[in-house]
Amino acid sequence: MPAVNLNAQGGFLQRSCKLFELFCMLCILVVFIYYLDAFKVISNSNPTLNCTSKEDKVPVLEDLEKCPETSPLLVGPLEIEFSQPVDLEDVKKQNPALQLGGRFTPEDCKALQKVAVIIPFRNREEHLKYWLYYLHPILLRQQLDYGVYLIHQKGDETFNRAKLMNVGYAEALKEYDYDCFVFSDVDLIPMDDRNIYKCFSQPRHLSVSMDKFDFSLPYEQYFGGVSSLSKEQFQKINGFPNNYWGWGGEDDDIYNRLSFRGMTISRPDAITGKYRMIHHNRDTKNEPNPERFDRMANTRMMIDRDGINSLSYEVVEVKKNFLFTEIQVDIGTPS
Ligand code: UDH
Ligand code: NGS
Repeated sequence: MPAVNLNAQGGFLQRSCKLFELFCMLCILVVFIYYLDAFKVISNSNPTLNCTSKEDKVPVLEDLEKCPETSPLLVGPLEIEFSQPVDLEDVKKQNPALQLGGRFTPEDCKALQKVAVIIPFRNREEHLKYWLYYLHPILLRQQLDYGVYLIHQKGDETFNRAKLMNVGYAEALKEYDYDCFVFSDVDLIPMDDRNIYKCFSQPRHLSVSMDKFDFSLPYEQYFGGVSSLSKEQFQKINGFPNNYWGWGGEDDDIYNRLSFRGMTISRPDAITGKYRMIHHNRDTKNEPNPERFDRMANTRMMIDRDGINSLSYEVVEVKKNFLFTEIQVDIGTPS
């Protein structure tokens, strides 16, 4: 019987075990790689597993459908009153969809117009609070892509409403490609959210039925309070006059500019166009302008010379909060 070399046999067994071990590890590695690959395929086809899928699914503005011509969110007539004080922190909390600068864009649909709301302003903080309290929810329901710009005249020179509105137009356009401009006094609140703060094929007069005028127009050519002009309509009249310092006449000048350029005024009916005005005394440094009748007599001559093409001002400061963008501006002195 041949002698058995136990040492040699043990060495052979050890090597076989090592090889088997290596083979097993290789198998595990191959299975693991296959597993990873399979997971990748599954996760790509199943967005719930894919951590980037949520971002991929965020709708791109171009993909959104247009908002409906009439917003389904409108409620119609509104109760407006000014007895309770307004806290702006509450207004901010009540309108969480607002973005910095008083900006809003609907999430579910593409807004039909990009609207800059321009408010000429000085020393009317209490009125502004009511305006923000009432207007933001209305504008949100109107599904507009909008921004609110408070154009604050710095210093104590005589107030100039029309020039401030020109500044608002120019400054808003520096920020965003607005195609519509709503010019609103700070003390006027619409009583019906179907009075849409947008632009129409003709310049729009929105505040047609004010409580202080017994819910009617004071005269047929009245264009004061709240109005809207598309960018094109505004440019057609070279913007607003810059040289009406003090109260009165600038809105009549704008009306004349529009009619000299062949436009007519579009208006809501007297129910939809109802407004409440916050009562107040005459402001200091906004006394009736004694020159207004002379200026109005020269509108036809001045329309191409005085307006957005001759506008000069200096921005003092721009402040943004979640309810509005405030542009403090030095608009100079009467020449
Ligand atoms: N404005 C200011 N501060 C001023 C003056 C005017 O913010 O010192 C703005 C404000 O947006 C206001 C708008 O400009 O709503 C128009 O002001 P206005 O004085 O021409 O018109 P309003 O209808 O008053 O507010 C007219 C005189 C009221 C006399 C009331 C007497 N009982
Ligand atoms: C007219 C003014 C307008 C003014 C309107 C209403 O007389 O600027 O009254 O004024 N025109 C002239 O003075 C030439 S209000 O009652 O709202 O103060 O908007």
